[in-house]
Amino acid sequence: MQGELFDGPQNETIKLKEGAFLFKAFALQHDKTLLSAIDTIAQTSPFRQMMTPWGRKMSVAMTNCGKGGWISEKQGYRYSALDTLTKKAWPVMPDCFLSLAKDAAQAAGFLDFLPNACLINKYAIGSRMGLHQDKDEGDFSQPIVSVSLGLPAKFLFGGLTRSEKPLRVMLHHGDVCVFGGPSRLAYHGIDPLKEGRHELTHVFRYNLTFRSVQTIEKET
Ligand code: MD6
Ligand code: FE
Repeated sequence: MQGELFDGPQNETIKLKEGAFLFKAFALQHDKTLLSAIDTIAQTSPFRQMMTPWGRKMSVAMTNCGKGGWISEKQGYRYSALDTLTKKAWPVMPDCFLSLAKDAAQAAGFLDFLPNACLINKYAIGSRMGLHQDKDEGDFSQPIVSVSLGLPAKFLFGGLTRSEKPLRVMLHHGDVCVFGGPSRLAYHGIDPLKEGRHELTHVFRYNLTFRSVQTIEKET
């Protein structure tokens, strides 16, 4: 591959902590397929900036696909079978999403991961995600698989308490993280997106997070 001499090893696996892995460039060969699937999903369920329970608009724009979608609103966080904007079901999870998520989970040792929800985050320059735990899924025996596309971002990966000083690691186009086992409830976040330009996503970063969710509400 051109660039190999300059960019260092491709496709390496970095173990961040027990149960947390970063698979460099794991999704790279599928990048265009994944981005076009994101486009299709967003035509039905558009990206929108949700409200936090504290009454602030999130800087990251979100949509979902799968049986359930993660929603933030002033009442709190939940998984809903319906898109609260369109009042319709979220788009079906594309096969290219599902197979990638299962392959990545398997590479981390989670052999029976079958996600039923995928949150899609869209970052513009300056968008950030504060330190948080993903704890609305109910089933913590299953990991979360996270795919980064487009502009790079600095990922903060902390411990099980908010006060533990996070590791900092850059996530690049095509990188995949798997968080499970003892790291499933680790605090994590994303620093404000730096200015830049990516040949496929231009001034944006996309992140897919695949989840196995136990309780999905049927009403909007
Ligand atoms: C992001 N990721 O990369 C935000 N959550 O834009 C997450 O919030 C995340 O990367 C759970 C597991 C892995 C993640
Ligand atoms: Fe998260």
